[in-house]
Amino acid sequence: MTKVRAIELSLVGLPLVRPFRTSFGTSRRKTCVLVRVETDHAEGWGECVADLEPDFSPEWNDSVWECISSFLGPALLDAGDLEPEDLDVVFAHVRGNRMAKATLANAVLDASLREHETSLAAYLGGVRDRVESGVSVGIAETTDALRAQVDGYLAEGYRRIKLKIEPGIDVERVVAVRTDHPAVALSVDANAAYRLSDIDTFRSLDELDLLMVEQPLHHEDLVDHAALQAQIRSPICLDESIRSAADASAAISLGACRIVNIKQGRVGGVLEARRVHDVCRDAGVPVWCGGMLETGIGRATNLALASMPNFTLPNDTSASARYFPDDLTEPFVLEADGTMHVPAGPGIGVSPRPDMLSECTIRRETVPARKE
Ligand code: SMG
Ligand code: MG
Repeated sequence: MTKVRAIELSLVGLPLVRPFRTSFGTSRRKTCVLVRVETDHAEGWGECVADLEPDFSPEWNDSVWECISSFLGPALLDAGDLEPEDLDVVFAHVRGNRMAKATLANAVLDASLREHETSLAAYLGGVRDRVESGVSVGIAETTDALRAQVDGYLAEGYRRIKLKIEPGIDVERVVAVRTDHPAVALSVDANAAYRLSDIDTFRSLDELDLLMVEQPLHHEDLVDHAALQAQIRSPICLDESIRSAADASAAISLGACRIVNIKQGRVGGVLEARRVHDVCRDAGVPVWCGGMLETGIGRATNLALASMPNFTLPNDTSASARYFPDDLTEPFVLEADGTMHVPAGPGIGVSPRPDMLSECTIRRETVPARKE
């Protein structure tokens, strides 16, 4: 049993090594909420995957902050002794807000595992100590700029290239990269920017031997994804559409995808991510771990998750240097064979470096206990 006696929220900001453009906008800087919980015997860390605006998801940094500060945090402080697995019940009175829930739930799990001197990977039943890493390449200014970036990442050893696409900046770019690298594992991610009526684009992409087409259509439209999947050979992978194990089950039953991108933050934390993993495993659907430009705290969490057996495709778990001039934790590095080590220490196995944390902190608050 663990009792959380204090919760501290921080908003942190880190420069990115280069802007990251997707179909819904451009990130120039990483700004996210970090949670630190304190128990009698340990502290635990959680990093939120939300960003400054509600673009990738309905949540954003300020909504996460408010949700934890006003609802989830006080409920957790009131809950007394608990197991991390009990948090679904403690948080049940709050609908949605999965990214906020994930942040707090992951921090509690981290503290509890540190108390028990167990690594997150061991707790999850991880089966590998290194995971295959791919890299996600943002929409570049020009095709040549994109080709140069891809060449650089392949030279570093990344095992899969994912190209961000949007209507009008798609087939020609993917053809160029495929022509340069006929055998590389290549995928595209549209972040929900297309419609079923864009079928001609998908037919052209279908000729390029893609590992998958990620989230081509609207995030709430499983039926259209099923209709598209019936018309193309490339497997559809869902990201934004999968908010829970129940969503994964529905999407698979409908034939809306053949691969699932698991982001623990998007589904409410590591424990729900494990349930998504299990649903997919039982249905014979491979999964991989998505990324949200996390700092080392979120990356450590993701690497532990990706050590589970059904994570059989390369993950968006890139090295610290792909994102930040200086990471919040000790930097994560890519091995020459394109893998990354899963942290083996207790909990997520890493903590923020105190100097970096104070340098990056924009705002901090201690969550008050619920008012009577
Ligand atoms: O963390 O390497 C990473 C980024 C991976 O492309 C990535 N993430 O839709 O999968 C996705 C995007 C969402 C993040 S946009 C800021
Ligand atoms: Mg995606």
